[in-house]
Amino acid sequence: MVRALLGDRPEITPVWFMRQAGRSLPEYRALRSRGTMLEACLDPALASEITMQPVRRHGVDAAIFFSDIIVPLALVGIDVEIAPGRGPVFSKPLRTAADIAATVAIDPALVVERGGAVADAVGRTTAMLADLSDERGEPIPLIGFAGAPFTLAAYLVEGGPSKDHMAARRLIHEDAPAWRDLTSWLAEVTGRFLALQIEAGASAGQLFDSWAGGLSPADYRSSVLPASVAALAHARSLPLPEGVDRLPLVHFGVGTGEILADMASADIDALGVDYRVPLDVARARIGRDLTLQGNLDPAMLYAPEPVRTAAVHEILTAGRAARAHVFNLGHGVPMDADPDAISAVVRTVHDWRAR
Ligand code: 1CP
Repeated sequence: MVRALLGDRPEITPVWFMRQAGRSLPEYRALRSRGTMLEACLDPALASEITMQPVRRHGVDAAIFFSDIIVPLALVGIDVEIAPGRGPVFSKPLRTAADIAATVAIDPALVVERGGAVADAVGRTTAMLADLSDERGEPIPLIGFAGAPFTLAAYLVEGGPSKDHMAARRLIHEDAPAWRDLTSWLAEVTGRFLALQIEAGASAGQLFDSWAGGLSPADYRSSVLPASVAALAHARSLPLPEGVDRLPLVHFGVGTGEILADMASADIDALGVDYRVPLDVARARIGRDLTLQGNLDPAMLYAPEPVRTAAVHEILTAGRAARAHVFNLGHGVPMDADPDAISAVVRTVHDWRAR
C-alpha cells in the first residue's frame, strides 16, 4: 500500500475502502451499542478495536483510523455531537463575524495537548496491525486522516450536514477576511490532528475535502486550496522515522472532476477520485504523475456478482493509466452495504494480478 501510494506498482493492486470501519459491520454495531460516537472515538481500546474489524474481516491492505473529521474541533472545546444517522451537529453555528473571531481565538495547540486518547488509540492500533502483519506476511499500514478546512467550515457555519453548503459558499464572498481567518485557523487545527496521528505511528495520511466539489474552480483555487495546502504542510514537515524517505499523503473529494488538477497541485502523493470520473480521464486531467486512488461506485456493491466484478476489472484497467493505483470506492461504504460484497471486491482486486 505504502509503495503504491508513493508510485511503485506492486504485483497485487492494494485496496482499502473509505468508511470501511464502522457503519456496515454487524461486529461494529455490537461494540457501539452503548455510548456516543464521539465517546467511541476518544476511547482508545474501542477505537483501535473498531479500526481492526474491517482489516480482519475483509483482508484489506490498510486500516483507516476510526475517528471523525470533527474530533479535533471537539478537542479544542467546540460543542459538537455526531447525531446518529445524520452526522456532525453544532450547538452554536458560526453565524456572525464575531462568532468567527471568538472561534479563531482558540489555541490550535489544544488539539495536541488534549489529544492523548487519539495518540493512544493510534499506538494500540499499530501494535495490533503489527501482530496481524506477521500472520499475513506483509505489513498492513494505518492511514491517518483529517477533514480539509473547507469541509469542516461547511459544517461549522451551517451547524450540521447540508445539501449545497450554501452558508460556506456565501461566506467566502460576503466576508472574505472572516472566511480567510476561519479557514487558516481550521488548517492549524486539522493539520495538527493529522500530524498527531502520524507522529503516533500512522504510515500515511489522507485529507478529506468531501464537499469541495460544490465549489467553482475559481473559488476553490483562491479561497479553499491554500488552507488545504497549509493543513497538509503540518504532516509534511514532521521528521521521518529511520528508513522512511517520504510520508504518503492522499487528497480526496467528491464531485471534484472540475478541480482535480488544482487538488493535485498540493504536495501530495496520491489523488482520490470519486466514481464520476474514470481513472484514465482523471490521469489526463491532472497533468502530474500521481498515484490514483479509487473509484468503484458504492452503488455497485448492490449489483449482481458478474456486474460488480466487471466494474472492478474496468477500474483496474483504467488505473493502469496512472503511475500506480490504489483501489477504493468512489466515496464511502454505505451503511446498509452487504459486508460479503465488500470482501468479494477485495478478492477480485487481489486476483487481478494473474491477468
Ligand atoms: O454512529 C455511527 O456509527 C456514526 C457513523 C460515522 C462513522 C462510523 C460517522 C458520522 N463518522 C464515522 C467515522 C469516520 N468518519 C471515519 C473513520 C472510519 C472509516 O472511514 O472507515 C472517517 C474517515 C470519517 C470521515 C468523515 N466524517 C468525513 C469524510 C469522509 C466522507 O465520508 O466523505 C465526513 C464528511 C464526515 C462527517 C460525518 N460523520 C458522520 C457522518 C454520517 C458524516 C457525514 C454527514 C454528511 O452527510 O454531511
